Amino acid sequence: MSPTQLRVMRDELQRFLLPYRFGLQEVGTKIDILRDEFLYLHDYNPIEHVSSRVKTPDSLVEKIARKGVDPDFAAIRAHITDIAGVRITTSFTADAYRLFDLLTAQDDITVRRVKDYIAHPKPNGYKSLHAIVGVPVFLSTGPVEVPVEVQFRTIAMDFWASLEHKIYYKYARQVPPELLAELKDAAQSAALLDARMERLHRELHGGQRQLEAGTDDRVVVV
Ligand code: 0O2
Repeated sequence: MSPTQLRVMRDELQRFLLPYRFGLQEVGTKIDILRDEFLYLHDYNPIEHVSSRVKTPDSLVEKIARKGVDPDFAAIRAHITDIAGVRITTSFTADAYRLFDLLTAQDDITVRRVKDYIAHPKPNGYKSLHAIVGVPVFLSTGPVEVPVEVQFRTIAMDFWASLEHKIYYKYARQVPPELLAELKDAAQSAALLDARMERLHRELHGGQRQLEAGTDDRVVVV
C-alpha cells in the first residue's frame, strides 16, 4: 500500500472516530454538571473518579474480529457500541445506581441497552453497571446520535476489574484455573467490603445522608 493510500485510510479512520470524541465530551459535561450540582447543593460528591476513552484502533480491530463484524464503517458503527466509553467510579453501590438514574432520565439521552452486572455478576466475578446511551452531537452537517458506553462501578469493583484485566492479558486469556478461582474469591471479598463500607457510611451519618429520589430536583440529601 502506498503512503498516500495509508494516509487516506488514517484520515478516514480519524473522521469516523470524531463523533465518538464529541459524544464523550457531551456525556463528560453532563457528569461534571451532576457532580458540581451535588457538591454545591448537598455538600456531597457521589463520584470518586471519571475516565473516558475512544477505543484504540488495535482494540477496535480485535473486537471486530472477535464479533465477526464486517470491516466496513457502517457495520462497525451499527455493531460496536463501546467505541466511546466512560467509566464512573463511585464510593458506594447506591451512588452507582443513582447516577445511572440521573443520567438516563435526561431528555436528550436515549437508553439503548443496559447490562446490570452488579445485580447479576459475570461468572468470573465481574461487577459493573453498563449502559449504552445515545447522545446527540450537533455537527455542521446536522445532528447525529452517538452511542456511548457508560460503566458505573464502585472503587472496589474497579480495583478488581483492572487487576483481572491485567491478569487476563498477561496470560493471553488462558488464565490458570487456580488463579481464576482466587479472582472469584477476591470478587466476593470486594463485594463484602462494598457492603461493609456502605453500612459504615450510613451509620456514620445516622441515616442523615442518604441519596433519595426527590420530585423537583430529582435528588435530595436528607
Ligand atoms: P476494553 O479494553 O475495556 O475496551 P458488547 O459490546 O455488549 O456487544 P461485550 O464487549 O462483551 O459485548 O460487552 P460488555 O459485557 O458490556 O463488556 C464491555 C466492556 O466491559 C469490556 O470492553 C470491558 O471494559 C468491560 N468488561 C466486561 N466484562 C469484563 C470482565 O469480565 N472483566 C473486566 N476486567 N472487564 C470486563 P472490552 O471491549 O472487552 O475491552
